[in-house]
Amino acid sequence: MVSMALGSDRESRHVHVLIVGSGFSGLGMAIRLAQQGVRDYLVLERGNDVGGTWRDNTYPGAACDVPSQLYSYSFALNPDWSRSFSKQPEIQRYIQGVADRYGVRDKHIFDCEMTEARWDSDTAHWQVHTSKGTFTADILISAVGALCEPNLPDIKGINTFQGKVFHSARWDHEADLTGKRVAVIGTGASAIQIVPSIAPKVARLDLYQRTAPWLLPRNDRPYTSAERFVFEHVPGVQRLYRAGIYAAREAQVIGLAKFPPAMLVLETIARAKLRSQVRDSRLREKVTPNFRIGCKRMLVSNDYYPALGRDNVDVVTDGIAEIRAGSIVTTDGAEREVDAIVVATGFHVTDSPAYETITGRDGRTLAEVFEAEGQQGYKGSAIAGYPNLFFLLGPNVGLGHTSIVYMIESQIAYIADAVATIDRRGLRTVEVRKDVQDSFNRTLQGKLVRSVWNTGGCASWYLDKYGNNTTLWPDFTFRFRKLLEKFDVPAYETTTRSRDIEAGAESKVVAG
Ligand code: N01
Repeated sequence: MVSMALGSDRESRHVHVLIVGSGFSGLGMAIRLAQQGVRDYLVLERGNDVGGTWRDNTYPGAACDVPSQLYSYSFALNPDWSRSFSKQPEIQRYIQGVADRYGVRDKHIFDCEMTEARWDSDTAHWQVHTSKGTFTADILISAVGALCEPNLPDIKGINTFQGKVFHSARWDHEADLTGKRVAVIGTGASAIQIVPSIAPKVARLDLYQRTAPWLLPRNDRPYTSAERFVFEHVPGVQRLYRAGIYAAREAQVIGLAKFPPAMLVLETIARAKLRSQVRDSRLREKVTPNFRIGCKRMLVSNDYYPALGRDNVDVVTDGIAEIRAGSIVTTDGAEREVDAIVVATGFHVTDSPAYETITGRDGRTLAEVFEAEGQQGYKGSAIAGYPNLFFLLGPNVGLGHTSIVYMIESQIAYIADAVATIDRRGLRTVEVRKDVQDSFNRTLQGKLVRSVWNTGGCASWYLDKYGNNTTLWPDFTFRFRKLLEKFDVPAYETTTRSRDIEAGAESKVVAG
C-alpha cells in the first residue's frame, strides 16, 4: 500500500491529481480516473479504510433510509442486497468490495489526514500538508463529505460529566449500556435509529428532544432468494427496479422544491402513522411536529414511536440548562441522574472545520470566504478563487428525498471531464469565473425561495447563518445531471501550460 512507501521519509511528493477522502464520492472518483487512464493520482484518507460516513457511523441500528438498490453505484449494482433498506455493516462491505473489485486500494494512503491545502500561484500547484508528509498536486479534489465532522453541543458543564459521553458518529463500543441510565440528545436521523436499538437493554432512556421530527413508514423487508436470483440473472430487471425507485422518489421534488402545499399528502400519511403508533395523547402532543413536513429531513422508521411508548423511555422537551458530574438539569429545574450520554446532534455542515484548512489564490481560507459571502459554489463542484480545485458534495448538492450517490456520480462525470479537458488542452489553471458563479447562485437561490426548506417554518442545518439554503439542490436530480454532463470551459478562466508542452512535459494521461 502507498502508505508503506511514504511512511518513513515524509518527503514531499508530487502527483497530478490528489483526492482527499474515500467515502462514496472519493472512491467513485478514484475509480473513474483510473478508468479514463489517469495513473498519476492518489487518495488521502484520514481513516483506516474506505467508506467515509459508512465506516464511521457504527451506532446500534445504523442503516440507510434510502433503498439500497438506489443507494449504490450505477456501475456496481449489487444483486445481493439482503433487504430493501440495508444496514450499515452491509453497506460498508459493499463499498469495501467495490474498492477491491476496481483495484484502487493501492492508490490510497490511509490514516493520512490533510491538515492544510494552499494554492501556490508561482508553481500552479496545491501544496497539501498531511499527517504523513507533504504533497503537491496539479489538481486537488475535495471529497471530504458534508456529514463528517461531529457537531458537539456547547452545553454548560458537558466536560464535567463523569460517565461516558460520545457522539453518534463516534460510537464507543467499549461502553456497555446494558442496565444503565442513558440520555440521548437529539431527534434526527441518527437518534431515531439509536433509540429503538438501545431502549430494550438500558435501565432508563431519557430522550432530549428540541424539535419533534416528521416520520414516515419504512417499507423495509428482506429480499427473497428468488428476487435476488432474478436481480442477478435476468438482464435489465434490477436496473428497471432501480429506475422505478428513482422515479417514485423524484416525484417528491414537486412538493419539496416547487409547490410545498403538495407535501400535505405526505403529511397526512405521517399524521396517520403518529395517531396509530402513539396512543398516549400526552406523548403524542410532545412528538407532534410544528412545521411543514420536508422542511427538515423526513425520517423513516417503524420502531421509533413504539420505543418512545416504552415504560423505561421518557421524552424530555424542556431544554438542557446544565450537565453535572452525574446528571442533566433541564430549564424547568428538574435533575435526572444519568450514567452515559449519547450526543446525536448532527454535524458541522455549513461551518465544517475542513474549510479552515483550504487557502486559495488570494490567501483567504474557504472558511473566511464563506463567512464573508456565504457558502457558494458553482454546480457544487468549483469555487471562484480556488484554481484547480474541485469539490464532490460541495455547496447545494445535498438532497432531502433520494440517493446522494446519484448526485455524486453526476459530479464524478463532470470532474473527470474537467481533468481530461485540462490534460487534452494543456491547461495550467482553471478557475470558475466569479460572475458565472454569482449568476448560478442567483438562479439557485431564486428557485429555493418557494421551497419547503425555506418556507416550511423550521430551523435546519440546510440553512446557513444568513438564512440561505446552501446545502440542498432545489430541482429534479436529472436536471443536475444534465447540467454537469460536460465540463463547460467557458465558465472558467484558464491559463495554458504552453512552455511545459513545448518542453514535452505534458504526458499525464496514458491511454487505457
Ligand atoms: O443529525 P441532525 P443526525 N441541544 O442534524 C438536535 C444523515 N443521516 O446525525 O432539530 C439539543 O439531523 C437537533 O435538534 P433541532 C441525514 O442526512 C442519514 O441525526 O436542531 N439538541 C436534532 O434533533 C441526516 O439529516 C442516515 O432542534 C440538539 C439533532 O440534534 C444527517 O445525517 C442516517 C442540540 C441533530 O439532528 C444528520 O443526522 C443518519 C443541542 N445543543 C443520518 N444540537 C441515512 O439513513 C442539535 N440538537 C442515510
